Amino acid sequence: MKLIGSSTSPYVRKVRIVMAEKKLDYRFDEESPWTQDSKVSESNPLGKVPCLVMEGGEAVFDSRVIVEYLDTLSPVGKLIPSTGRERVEVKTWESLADGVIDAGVLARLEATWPDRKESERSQAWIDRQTGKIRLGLAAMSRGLGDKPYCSGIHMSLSDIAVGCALAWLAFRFPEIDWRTDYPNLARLHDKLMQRASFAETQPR
Ligand code: GSF
Repeated sequence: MKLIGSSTSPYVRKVRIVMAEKKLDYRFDEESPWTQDSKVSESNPLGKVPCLVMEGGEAVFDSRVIVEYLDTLSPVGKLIPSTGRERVEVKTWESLADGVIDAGVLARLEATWPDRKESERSQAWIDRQTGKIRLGLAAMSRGLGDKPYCSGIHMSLSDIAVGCALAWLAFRFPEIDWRTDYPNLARLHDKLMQRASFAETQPR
């Protein structure tokens, strides 16, 4: 299997962490979707990373589809419960964490995308997206409460997705001080960072 992606993308990081936790072998092809000569759209017509290319050449995207598939490949460290309420809970945590990143990406593109003129940038749009990040963080903190992990007592995809969102916010939006505002999220993040899968994929 080949994973196409960039090392700063939080969605790509989620997939790399799942690969590591499941002890799956793959090749990491570092490719930015943003450069002029990017080859990402040869595999994913949407031009987005991550994109997983399987042995037969079939492409799988987006990150949620990829991690769901990877979790079926080996019984090692099951990350998504197979059925019912527990499954939908984990998938909803993932949607929340990915949604916070989506809002951050939209805000960042609005503020920094080089092909947009200064006069075309909308502060109201940036504020709208930033509001989603703030409400998303509050919801994560409420949902985690005093529990050791987001969904129950074991690490699951919920924690991986939340950990990736938190670290990416610290990387791209250092002014959003979730560590001070939500000590329980900081505690979870620090615990996750003790795992090689997280420590070795830290964005920088
Ligand atoms: C999001 C992928 C994405 O937007 C997923 O895989 O979970 N829902 C999808 N990736 C960005 C890179 S990033 O912001 O981490 C991307 O490839 N953007 C290129 C573009 O043209 O939008």
